[in-house]
Amino acid sequence: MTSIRTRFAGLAAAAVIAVAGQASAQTAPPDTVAAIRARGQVVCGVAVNAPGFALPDTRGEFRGLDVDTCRAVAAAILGDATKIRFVPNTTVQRFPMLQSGELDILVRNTTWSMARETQLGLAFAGINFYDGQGFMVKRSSGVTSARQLDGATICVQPGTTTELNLTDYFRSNRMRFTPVVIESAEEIRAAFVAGRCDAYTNDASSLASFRATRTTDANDFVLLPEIISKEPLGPAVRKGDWRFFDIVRWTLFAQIAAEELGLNSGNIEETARTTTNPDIMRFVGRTGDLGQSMGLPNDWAVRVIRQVGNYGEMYERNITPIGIPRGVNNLWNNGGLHYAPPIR
Ligand SMILES: N[C@@H](CCC(=O)N[C@@H](CS)C(=O)NCC(=O)O)C(=O)O
Repeated sequence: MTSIRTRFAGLAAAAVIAVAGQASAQTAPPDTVAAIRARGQVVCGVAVNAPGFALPDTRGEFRGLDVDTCRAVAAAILGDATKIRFVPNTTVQRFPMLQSGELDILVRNTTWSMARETQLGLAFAGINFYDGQGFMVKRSSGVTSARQLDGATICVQPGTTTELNLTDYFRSNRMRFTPVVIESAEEIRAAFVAGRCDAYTNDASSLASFRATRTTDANDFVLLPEIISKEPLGPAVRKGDWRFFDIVRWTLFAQIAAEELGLNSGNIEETARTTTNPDIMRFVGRTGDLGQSMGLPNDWAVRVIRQVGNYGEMYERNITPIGIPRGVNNLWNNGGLHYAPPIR
Protein backbone atom coordinates (compact mmCIF):
# COMPACT_ATOMS: atom_id res chain seq x y z
CA MET A 1 0.00 0.00 0.00
CA THR A 2 2.71 2.46 1.01
CA SER A 3 4.42 1.87 -2.27
CA ILE A 4 1.27 2.56 -4.34
CA ARG A 5 0.43 5.70 -2.35
CA THR A 6 3.93 7.16 -2.61
CA ARG A 7 4.04 6.42 -6.32
CA PHE A 8 0.76 8.27 -6.75
CA ALA A 9 2.18 11.23 -4.77
CA GLY A 10 5.11 11.21 -7.21
CA LEU A 11 2.72 11.46 -10.19
CA ALA A 12 0.74 14.27 -8.57
CA ALA A 13 3.98 16.16 -7.96
CA ALA A 14 4.93 15.67 -11.61
CA ALA A 15 1.61 17.24 -12.67
CA VAL A 16 2.28 20.25 -10.42
CA ILE A 17 5.72 20.56 -11.97
CA ALA A 18 4.27 20.63 -15.49
CA VAL A 19 1.78 23.37 -14.56
CA ALA A 20 4.39 25.42 -12.68
CA GLY A 21 6.68 25.16 -15.72
CA GLN A 22 3.99 26.70 -17.96
CA ALA A 23 3.13 29.47 -15.49
CA SER A 24 6.74 30.52 -15.01
CA ALA A 25 7.19 30.93 -18.78
CA GLN A 26 4.63 33.77 -18.73
CA THR A 27 5.82 35.77 -15.71
CA ALA A 28 8.79 38.12 -15.37
CA PRO A 29 11.99 36.46 -14.20
CA PRO A 30 12.29 36.58 -10.40
CA ASP A 31 14.92 38.77 -8.75
CA THR A 32 16.10 36.36 -6.10
CA VAL A 33 19.05 38.51 -4.99
CA ALA A 34 16.74 41.48 -4.27
CA ALA A 35 14.39 39.18 -2.35
CA ILE A 36 17.30 37.79 -0.31
CA ARG A 37 18.52 41.30 0.54
CA ALA A 38 15.04 42.48 1.53
CA ARG A 39 14.51 39.43 3.72
CA GLY A 40 18.05 39.44 5.11
CA GLN A 41 18.21 35.66 4.64
CA VAL A 42 18.81 33.02 2.02
CA VAL A 43 16.14 30.30 2.03
CA CYS A 44 17.88 27.04 1.28
CA GLY A 45 16.20 23.67 0.68
CA VAL A 46 18.15 20.74 2.15
CA ALA A 47 17.67 17.04 2.95
CA VAL A 48 15.88 16.04 6.13
CA ASN A 49 18.29 13.44 7.36
CA ALA A 50 21.58 13.23 5.49
CA PRO A 51 24.62 13.14 7.80
CA GLY A 52 27.59 14.70 5.97
CA PHE A 53 25.27 16.68 3.68
CA ALA A 54 22.53 18.17 5.85
CA LEU A 55 21.61 17.37 9.44
CA PRO A 56 21.03 19.57 12.51
CA ASP A 57 23.61 19.03 15.29
CA THR A 58 22.71 18.67 18.99
CA ARG A 59 22.27 22.45 19.23
CA GLY A 60 19.90 22.45 16.26
CA GLU A 61 22.44 24.00 13.88
CA PHE A 62 22.49 22.55 10.39
CA ARG A 63 25.78 20.94 9.34
CA GLY A 64 26.95 19.34 6.10
CA LEU A 65 28.41 19.87 2.66
CA ASP A 66 25.08 20.98 1.17
CA VAL A 67 24.53 23.24 4.17
CA ASP A 68 27.97 24.82 3.69
CA THR A 69 27.34 25.28 -0.03
CA CYS A 70 24.32 27.40 0.96
CA ARG A 71 26.20 29.20 3.72
CA ALA A 72 28.79 30.29 1.17
CA VAL A 73 26.05 31.93 -0.91
CA ALA A 74 24.79 33.80 2.17
CA ALA A 75 28.36 34.96 2.87
CA ALA A 76 28.72 36.20 -0.72
CA ILE A 77 25.40 38.08 -0.87
CA LEU A 78 24.79 39.16 2.73
CA GLY A 79 28.33 39.05 4.13
CA ASP A 80 27.16 36.62 6.80
CA ALA A 81 27.11 32.83 6.44
CA THR A 82 24.60 32.51 9.29
CA LYS A 83 21.88 34.58 7.59
CA ILE A 84 20.08 31.61 6.23
CA ARG A 85 16.90 29.63 6.77
CA PHE A 86 17.15 25.92 6.07
CA VAL A 87 14.00 24.23 4.84
CA PRO A 88 14.23 20.43 4.94
CA ASN A 89 12.25 18.63 2.22
CA THR A 90 11.80 15.18 0.70
CA THR A 91 12.92 14.00 -2.73
CA VAL A 92 9.34 14.39 -4.00
CA GLN A 93 8.75 17.86 -2.51
CA ARG A 94 12.05 19.46 -3.55
CA PHE A 95 11.42 20.55 -7.17
CA PRO A 96 7.89 22.00 -6.73
CA MET A 97 9.19 23.92 -3.69
CA LEU A 98 11.99 25.50 -5.70
CA GLN A 99 9.74 26.21 -8.69
CA SER A 100 7.06 27.87 -6.58
CA GLY A 101 9.60 30.24 -4.98
CA GLU A 102 9.30 28.71 -1.51
CA LEU A 103 13.07 28.17 -1.77
CA ASP A 104 15.74 30.46 -3.22
CA ILE A 105 18.07 27.55 -3.81
CA LEU A 106 18.00 23.77 -3.52
CA VAL A 107 21.13 21.98 -2.30
CA ARG A 108 19.83 18.53 -1.50
CA ASN A 109 21.92 15.59 -2.72
CA THR A 110 20.38 16.48 -6.04
CA THR A 111 21.69 15.06 -9.28
CA TRP A 112 22.26 17.37 -12.24
CA SER A 113 20.51 15.77 -15.20
CA MET A 114 19.33 16.98 -18.58
CA ALA A 115 15.61 16.53 -17.94
CA ARG A 116 15.77 18.43 -14.66
CA GLU A 117 17.12 21.43 -16.56
CA THR A 118 15.17 21.14 -19.80
CA GLN A 119 11.82 19.97 -18.39
CA LEU A 120 11.62 21.39 -14.88
CA GLY A 121 12.81 24.96 -15.52
CA LEU A 122 15.79 24.60 -13.20
CA ALA A 123 19.48 25.33 -13.69
CA PHE A 124 22.34 23.60 -11.91
CA ALA A 125 25.06 26.06 -10.97
CA GLY A 126 27.82 23.51 -10.39
CA ILE A 127 28.80 20.23 -8.76
CA ASN A 128 29.65 20.08 -5.06
CA PHE A 129 29.98 16.28 -4.93
CA TYR A 130 30.65 13.67 -7.62
CA ASP A 131 28.66 10.61 -6.67
CA GLY A 132 27.31 7.36 -8.14
CA GLN A 133 24.56 4.94 -7.24
CA GLY A 134 25.28 1.82 -5.22
CA PHE A 135 23.57 -1.00 -3.35
CA MET A 136 23.79 -1.92 0.30
CA VAL A 137 22.91 -5.34 1.70
CA LYS A 138 23.16 -7.01 5.07
CA ARG A 139 26.40 -8.93 5.50
CA SER A 140 24.37 -11.90 6.73
CA SER A 141 22.78 -12.20 3.26
CA GLY A 142 26.08 -13.43 1.83
CA VAL A 143 25.50 -11.29 -1.30
CA THR A 144 28.76 -9.85 -2.66
CA SER A 145 27.73 -8.48 -6.06
CA ALA A 146 24.71 -6.60 -7.43
CA ARG A 147 24.50 -9.30 -10.11
CA GLN A 148 23.29 -11.69 -7.41
CA LEU A 149 20.20 -9.54 -6.73
CA ASP A 150 17.92 -11.20 -9.34
CA GLY A 151 14.45 -11.51 -7.76
CA ALA A 152 15.37 -9.28 -4.80
CA THR A 153 13.17 -6.77 -3.01
CA ILE A 154 14.81 -3.34 -3.18
CA CYS A 155 14.18 -0.24 -1.05
CA VAL A 156 14.26 2.98 -3.10
CA GLN A 157 13.11 6.61 -2.67
CA PRO A 158 10.53 7.99 -5.15
CA GLY A 159 11.11 10.95 -7.48
CA THR A 160 14.81 10.18 -7.70
CA THR A 161 17.30 9.34 -10.40
CA THR A 162 17.92 6.29 -8.18
CA GLU A 163 14.52 4.84 -9.08
CA LEU A 164 15.17 5.27 -12.82
CA ASN A 165 18.71 3.83 -12.76
CA LEU A 166 17.53 0.85 -10.74
CA THR A 167 15.00 -0.07 -13.42
CA ASP A 168 17.58 0.39 -16.21
CA TYR A 169 20.20 -1.68 -14.42
CA PHE A 170 17.93 -4.64 -13.80
CA ARG A 171 16.45 -4.50 -17.29
CA SER A 172 19.82 -4.36 -19.01
CA ASN A 173 21.09 -7.26 -16.92
CA ARG A 174 17.88 -9.28 -17.53
CA MET A 175 17.12 -9.45 -13.83
CA ARG A 176 13.89 -8.83 -11.92
CA PHE A 177 13.23 -6.98 -8.69
CA THR A 178 10.35 -5.84 -6.49
CA PRO A 179 10.59 -2.19 -5.42
CA VAL A 180 9.65 -1.02 -1.94
CA VAL A 181 9.14 2.69 -2.52
CA ILE A 182 9.28 4.93 0.56
CA GLU A 183 9.65 8.72 0.50
CA SER A 184 11.11 9.36 3.96
CA ALA A 185 14.84 8.62 4.36
CA GLU A 186 14.31 7.64 7.98
CA GLU A 187 11.51 5.22 7.15
CA ILE A 188 13.27 3.63 4.21
CA ARG A 189 16.32 2.96 6.34
CA ALA A 190 14.17 1.50 9.10
CA ALA A 191 12.48 -0.72 6.52
CA PHE A 192 15.85 -1.97 5.27
CA VAL A 193 17.14 -2.64 8.79
CA ALA A 194 13.89 -4.46 9.63
CA GLY A 195 14.36 -6.75 6.63
CA ARG A 196 11.48 -5.44 4.49
CA CYS A 197 13.89 -5.32 1.55
CA ASP A 198 16.95 -7.37 0.61
CA ALA A 199 18.91 -4.33 -0.59
CA TYR A 200 18.80 -0.56 -0.20
CA THR A 201 19.86 1.50 -3.21
CA ASN A 202 20.87 5.16 -3.15
CA ASP A 203 23.76 7.48 -3.95
CA ALA A 204 26.88 5.77 -2.56
CA SER A 205 27.47 8.83 -0.34
CA SER A 206 24.05 8.37 1.16
CA LEU A 207 24.71 4.68 1.82
CA ALA A 208 27.99 5.63 3.52
CA SER A 209 26.15 8.25 5.50
CA PHE A 210 23.57 5.65 6.60
CA ARG A 211 26.35 3.28 7.65
CA ALA A 212 28.06 6.05 9.62
CA THR A 213 24.91 6.44 11.72
CA ARG A 214 25.01 2.75 12.75
CA THR A 215 27.19 3.13 15.81
CA THR A 216 27.22 -0.48 16.97
CA ASP A 217 26.31 -2.58 13.92
CA ALA A 218 27.91 -0.68 10.99
CA ASN A 219 29.82 -3.83 10.13
CA ASP A 220 26.60 -5.73 9.52
CA PHE A 221 26.05 -3.69 6.33
CA VAL A 222 28.04 -4.02 3.11
CA LEU A 223 28.27 -1.66 0.13
CA LEU A 224 28.39 -3.81 -3.02
CA PRO A 225 31.20 -3.01 -5.49
CA GLU A 226 29.01 -2.00 -8.48
CA ILE A 227 28.45 1.73 -8.98
CA ILE A 228 25.70 1.83 -11.62
CA SER A 229 25.38 5.53 -12.51
CA LYS A 230 26.87 9.00 -12.50
CA GLU A 231 25.31 11.26 -9.87
CA PRO A 232 26.85 14.72 -10.05
CA LEU A 233 25.25 16.49 -7.08
CA GLY A 234 25.00 20.25 -6.89
CA PRO A 235 23.03 23.41 -6.19
CA ALA A 236 19.96 24.16 -8.35
CA VAL A 237 18.13 27.47 -8.86
CA ARG A 238 15.20 28.60 -11.00
CA LYS A 239 16.12 29.14 -14.62
CA GLY A 240 16.00 32.73 -15.87
CA ASP A 241 17.38 34.45 -12.77
CA TRP A 242 20.89 34.65 -14.15
CA ARG A 243 22.28 37.18 -11.67
CA PHE A 244 21.56 34.78 -8.81
CA PHE A 245 22.76 31.82 -10.88
CA ASP A 246 26.10 33.60 -11.49
CA ILE A 247 26.58 34.19 -7.77
CA VAL A 248 25.83 30.56 -6.82
CA ARG A 249 28.03 29.23 -9.62
CA TRP A 250 31.03 31.49 -8.96
CA THR A 251 30.80 31.12 -5.19
CA LEU A 252 31.28 27.36 -5.54
CA PHE A 253 34.03 27.88 -8.14
CA ALA A 254 35.71 30.36 -5.77
CA GLN A 255 35.84 27.66 -3.09
CA ILE A 256 37.40 25.22 -5.55
CA ALA A 257 39.83 27.85 -6.90
CA ALA A 258 40.81 28.85 -3.35
CA GLU A 259 41.94 25.32 -2.59
CA GLU A 260 44.00 25.32 -5.78
CA LEU A 261 45.53 28.71 -4.91
CA GLY A 262 46.39 27.59 -1.36
CA LEU A 263 43.87 30.00 0.19
CA ASN A 264 41.88 28.88 3.23
CA SER A 265 39.80 30.29 6.07
CA GLY A 266 42.93 30.81 8.19
CA ASN A 267 45.16 32.63 5.71
CA ILE A 268 42.77 34.46 3.36
CA GLU A 269 42.65 37.80 5.17
CA GLU A 270 46.39 38.17 5.64
CA THR A 271 47.09 36.98 2.09
CA ALA A 272 44.48 39.40 0.73
CA ARG A 273 46.44 42.29 2.28
CA THR A 274 49.96 41.21 1.42
CA THR A 275 49.91 39.21 -1.84
CA THR A 276 51.49 40.39 -5.09
CA ASN A 277 50.32 37.29 -7.02
CA PRO A 278 48.10 38.61 -9.85
CA ASP A 279 45.65 35.65 -9.69
CA ILE A 280 45.18 36.10 -5.95
CA MET A 281 44.92 39.90 -6.22
CA ARG A 282 41.98 39.40 -8.61
CA PHE A 283 40.50 36.66 -6.41
CA VAL A 284 40.46 38.87 -3.31
CA GLY A 285 39.13 41.85 -5.27
CA ARG A 286 42.14 44.16 -5.13
CA THR A 287 42.06 44.24 -8.94
CA GLY A 288 39.51 43.32 -11.60
CA ASP A 289 36.17 44.46 -10.11
CA LEU A 290 34.81 40.93 -10.44
CA GLY A 291 32.53 41.24 -7.40
CA GLN A 292 30.92 44.34 -8.85
CA SER A 293 30.22 42.46 -12.07
CA MET A 294 27.76 40.33 -10.01
CA GLY A 295 26.41 43.24 -7.96
CA LEU A 296 28.55 42.26 -4.95
CA PRO A 297 31.43 43.94 -3.12
CA ASN A 298 34.78 43.11 -4.71
CA ASP A 299 35.89 41.17 -1.63
CA TRP A 300 32.95 38.73 -1.96
CA ALA A 301 35.27 35.72 -2.27
CA VAL A 302 37.24 36.74 0.84
CA ARG A 303 33.99 36.67 2.83
CA VAL A 304 33.17 33.22 1.48
CA ILE A 305 36.57 31.68 2.20
CA ARG A 306 37.00 33.32 5.63
CA GLN A 307 33.56 32.20 6.81
CA VAL A 308 33.03 28.84 5.10
CA GLY A 309 36.49 27.81 3.85
CA ASN A 310 37.76 26.41 0.58
CA TYR A 311 36.30 23.24 -1.00
CA GLY A 312 38.82 20.98 0.74
CA GLU A 313 37.94 22.45 4.13
CA MET A 314 34.23 21.83 3.48
CA TYR A 315 35.03 18.26 2.49
CA GLU A 316 37.23 17.53 5.53
CA ARG A 317 34.68 19.01 7.90
CA ASN A 318 31.66 17.18 6.51
CA ILE A 319 32.47 14.21 4.32
CA THR A 320 35.71 12.82 5.78
CA PRO A 321 33.90 11.98 9.07
CA ILE A 322 31.43 9.72 7.21
CA GLY A 323 34.36 7.78 5.76
CA ILE A 324 34.44 8.73 2.07
CA PRO A 325 37.97 9.40 0.76
CA ARG A 326 38.47 12.44 -1.53
CA GLY A 327 38.89 10.22 -4.64
CA VAL A 328 37.12 11.79 -7.63
CA ASN A 329 36.21 14.71 -5.39
CA ASN A 330 39.81 15.84 -5.35
CA LEU A 331 41.01 18.78 -7.43
CA TRP A 332 41.71 18.10 -11.11
CA ASN A 333 45.47 18.50 -10.54
CA ASN A 334 45.35 16.01 -7.70
CA GLY A 335 43.66 13.11 -9.49
CA GLY A 336 40.06 14.31 -9.12
CA LEU A 337 37.38 16.10 -11.12
CA HIS A 338 36.91 19.48 -9.43
CA TYR A 339 38.06 22.19 -11.82
CA ALA A 340 37.17 25.87 -11.61
CA PRO A 341 37.38 27.98 -14.77
CA PRO A 342 39.61 31.06 -14.50
CA ILE A 343 38.42 33.72 -12.07
CA ARG A 344 39.34 36.69 -14.23
N1 LIG B 1 20.75 12.10 -6.17
C1 LIG B 1 19.46 11.47 -6.36
C2 LIG B 1 18.94 10.87 -5.07
C3 LIG B 1 18.58 11.87 -4.01
C4 LIG B 1 18.28 11.13 -2.73
O1 LIG B 1 17.60 10.11 -2.73
N2 LIG B 1 18.80 11.53 -1.66
C5 LIG B 1 18.67 10.74 -0.48
C6 LIG B 1 20.03 10.34 -0.10
S1 LIG B 1 20.90 11.42 0.97
C7 LIG B 1 18.04 11.55 0.57
O2 LIG B 1 17.54 12.56 0.26
N3 LIG B 1 18.10 11.18 1.84
C8 LIG B 1 17.91 12.05 2.94
C9 LIG B 1 16.51 12.57 3.13
O3 LIG B 1 15.57 12.17 2.41
O4 LIG B 1 16.39 13.39 4.03
C10 LIG B 1 18.48 12.45 -6.97
O5 LIG B 1 18.81 13.63 -7.08
O6 LIG B 1 17.38 12.02 -7.35
